[in-house]
Amino acid sequence: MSLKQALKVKIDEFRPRTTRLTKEFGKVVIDQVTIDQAIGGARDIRCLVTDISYLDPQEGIRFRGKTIPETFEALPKAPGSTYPTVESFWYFLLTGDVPTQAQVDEVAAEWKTRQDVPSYVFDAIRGLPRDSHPMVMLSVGLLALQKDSKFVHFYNSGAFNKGTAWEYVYEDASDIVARIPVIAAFIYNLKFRGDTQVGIDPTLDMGANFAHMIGQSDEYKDVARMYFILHSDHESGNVSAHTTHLVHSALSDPYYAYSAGLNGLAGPLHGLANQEVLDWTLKFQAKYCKDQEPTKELITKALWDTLNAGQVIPGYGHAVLRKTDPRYMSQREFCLATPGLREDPLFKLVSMIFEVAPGVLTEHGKTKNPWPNVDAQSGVIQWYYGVKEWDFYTVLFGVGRALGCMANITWDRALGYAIERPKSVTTAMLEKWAEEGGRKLA
Ligand code: NMX
Ligand code: MLT
Repeated sequence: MSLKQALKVKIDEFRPRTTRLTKEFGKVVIDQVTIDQAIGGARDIRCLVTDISYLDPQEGIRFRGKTIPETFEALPKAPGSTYPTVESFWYFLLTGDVPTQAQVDEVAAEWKTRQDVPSYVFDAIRGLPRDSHPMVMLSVGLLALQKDSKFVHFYNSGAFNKGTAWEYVYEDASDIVARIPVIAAFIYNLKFRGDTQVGIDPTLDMGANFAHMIGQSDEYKDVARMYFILHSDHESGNVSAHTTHLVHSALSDPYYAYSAGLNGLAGPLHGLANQEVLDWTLKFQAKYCKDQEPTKELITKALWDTLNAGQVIPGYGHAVLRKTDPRYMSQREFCLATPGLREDPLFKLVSMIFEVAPGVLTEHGKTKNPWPNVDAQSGVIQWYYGVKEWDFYTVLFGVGRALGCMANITWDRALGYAIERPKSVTTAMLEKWAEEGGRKLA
């Protein structure tokens, strides 16, 4: 049974659960909204639904019910590796089932047939100023593919219906996850390797092929696999996933939706924080460590300088998490287990920041979570393997995040989620309800 057929079985089984909840229990209250939530970024309001992943503030992310170590353990591994292929993870995210090796091989073979990127996409990227940010190039490249959207063709065919619409989202989603690493590698080679382009190796899995296309070593294959899986999904309220969901809820196709999601990922409070971390760390080295080793005292001073200048410490804090991000720990464990990397001066510096920053942020007293997030650790690994152009790091995040966003909108369409349209109120209304002690609910 192909992945699409397996998914159809899952969807057919699942749909009655959503229908029953809306029909029989639609008026059951699951949350309330306060003024600070309305003004403060809708924090913690339970008003989105996804079964792809769940983020617990203490434990961190679970993909389809599994923690990161459980996910890595359960999935079939890439040849000669202790890490799973991205293809096996895609099967798992979509269906919730751990695939067999034969099922993984089928997905890998299918992705090969979807991987070709038309030359007009590369032309569109080449047409941009060469000093455009790589995230602009990725977003433009993805959007340029939109004319091939199978969902749009279905919508315009006259045969559109809600029951099978998800199948066309699935087709676009699969094309996007297969093609986005190829676009990302093109951008890297265009901007940072003198436009030395490398063709797809059809014998390699997605992570290994990405390493091959950007001219990386064998060791980097696992870095790519780990990186794309770790960055894939963080339930559906984060900016990139939520934007993708919102845009797709208007029945904009997956290309429009994920291009928009990428634009959200490019914000410094979201995915761009990974490049900000490297920038901060290297500036610290250049300023304080020319003639001396980094010390906790020097780091403490630099952190306070940043905070006193009114800036955030990149890579620290989180809107949901209240502990160290397990994605941080997973990457840290990779570093500690890798000879060379564990002795690397930049990794040691990042580790020392980890020892100091939570205390400084706690003393500073503003953030609800002084612990590091995924971005505090990811750049140092890329840097060690020679991917030193840190404005590319958010593109790597975007390649991984495509998996979660595409799995989510495939299920959004399967379950017929409505166009998203929360209700606005005015400041005067808030003031009135504040005086009255709350809005009178019917
Ligand atoms: N350094 C300094 N101040 C911080 C930090 C930080 N790392 N994190 C939060 N704060 C401040 C925040 O700016 C806010 O200040 P104010 O009251 O003046 O507006 C206050 O603490 C309360 O914020 P929180 O409720 O703790 O955090 P919030 O949910 O609003 O924001 C982040 C979450 C992740 C945007 C925030 O922690 C942050 O800006 N972190 C640094 C940037 C970063 O690492 N982003 C990547 C997140 C992960 N990702 O990949 O998307
Ligand atoms: C993410 O992976 O999207 C970030 O950790 C931000 C979030 O979850 O809000």
